[in-house]
Amino acid sequence: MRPVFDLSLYLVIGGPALGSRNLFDVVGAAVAGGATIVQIRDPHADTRDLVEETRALKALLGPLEVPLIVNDRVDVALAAGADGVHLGQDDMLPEDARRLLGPDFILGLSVGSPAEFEISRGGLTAVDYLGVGPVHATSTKADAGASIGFEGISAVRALTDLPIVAIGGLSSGDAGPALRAGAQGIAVVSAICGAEDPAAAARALSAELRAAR
Ligand code: TZP
Ligand code: MG
Repeated sequence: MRPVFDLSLYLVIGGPALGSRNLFDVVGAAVAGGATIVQIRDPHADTRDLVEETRALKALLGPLEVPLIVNDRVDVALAAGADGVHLGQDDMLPEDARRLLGPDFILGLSVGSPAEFEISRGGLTAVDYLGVGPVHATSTKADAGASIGFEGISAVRALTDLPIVAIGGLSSGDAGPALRAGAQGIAVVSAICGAEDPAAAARALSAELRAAR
């Protein structure tokens, strides 16, 4: 059965965004602070390392009932026993990923604008949630595309009933506007990975989300 998932505070983590920090320390801290779902995203990692890392993260998150999503890599998610895959617009088509993964994996898709949503329409029956953004400019992802603001979230919300997680340059003060624009949650990299105290950062974002509901 597909795991239940909560997009409220979605941590995206891995690769250069971590700096010198330990992946498992930051994930542990973020979850202790209230992160509800975690995505491992490391486009340049060697496949074998990524499988190992993903398997170890699943061992950490499984008992906490926090789902683990793998960015882009259907093969890695299957090999490591993760809970889902998040696809970008240049990755495998959602319907192909769904065929490989079967019904029990969570499948997410990035959508950068209402126009991109329309392009993706054909594959949406395979998809469980959308990542929509970048809301604000971000230096975390070089090819993130033009920022769409919270208006962009509202515009995609008007087109679909799929759960939406807003992403891109989000930090303190953005949870309320994201939820009011129709997102179910916020996805962050640097607001948690780059924070001096990742647990405190996650706790603060989590409190903002609760206050905004
Ligand atoms: N996809 C769209 S923007 C982005 C991704 C992975 C990066 C978000 O990182 P940050 O540090 O939260 O802006
Ligand atoms: Mg991708």
